[in-house]
Amino acid sequence: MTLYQPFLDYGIDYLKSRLDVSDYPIPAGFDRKNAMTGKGDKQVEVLTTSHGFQSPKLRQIRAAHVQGGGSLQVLNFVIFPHLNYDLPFFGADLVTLPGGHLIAIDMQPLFSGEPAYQERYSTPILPMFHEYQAHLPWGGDFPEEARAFFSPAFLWTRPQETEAVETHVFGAFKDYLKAYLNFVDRAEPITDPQRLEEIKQAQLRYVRYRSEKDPARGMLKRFYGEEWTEEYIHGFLFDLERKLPAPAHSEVV
Ligand code: DBV
Repeated sequence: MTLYQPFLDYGIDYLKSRLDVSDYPIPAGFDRKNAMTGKGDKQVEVLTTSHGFQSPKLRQIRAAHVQGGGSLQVLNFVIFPHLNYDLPFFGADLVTLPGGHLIAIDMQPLFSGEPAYQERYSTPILPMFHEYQAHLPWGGDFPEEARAFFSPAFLWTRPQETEAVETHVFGAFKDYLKAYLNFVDRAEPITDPQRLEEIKQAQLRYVRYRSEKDPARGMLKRFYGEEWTEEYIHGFLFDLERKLPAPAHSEVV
């Protein structure tokens, strides 16, 4: 059992227990990929598996799980709501590299500059955030340009001990997911055309940022090559632009 397998199993089981979930298509060749890395007797297999689901309110629930031995484990788990809801994204980036653990868990806002939005989707989870932050101190520097995509409840930490990942981080992952599904339960479809357009633009901003700056790009390219990696990023991990209907002729300027 690898470090993040219990997170993945719990996440999928829990989503299935609360939502009407169906499979989300994973493009051919991307559900499972392996490669050898390292030299000589330090050679290890690096296996990346993909997992995708959807529900009536959630356009894509997807995970990438990278398993390459004790010092290379990654689970990137993101939920993208349908574009007629103003729900935030659920995002978890759980990373273990030779340098240590790096953990990011958040409900990433569509509209970080709107106080009413923050009041609705961040304020209710702040008590939970502060509880976890007592055990999982702030992880230090992160890209300034990413700030707009994080909420005030952004849990960002670099635990020294693997045990902290197995206990506190796992607890946070479960609680954030539970709180997220409570928001999903209560979400009502948006019908105002102007707001719908703002949501679409905010979702596009987010996936463009994440796909351009994907911190895993270097690692994935090393293992699986450039062509596979770019197609994985744009065709599965951050696929919104590919999934949007082509604009009608009259809209093209
Ligand atoms: N990150 C992803 C995907 C991954 C992934 C799809 C498939 O978005 C893994 C895997 N994240 C991953 C890896 C690293 C990080 C780091 C392998 C380590 C990179 C390295 O050190 O070589 C949050 N993730 C990070 C970092 C941050 C995040 C801030 C530190 C790297 C840096 O400083 O650039 N998660 C990341 C992020 C958002 C998020 C920026 C949203 C905007 O949800």
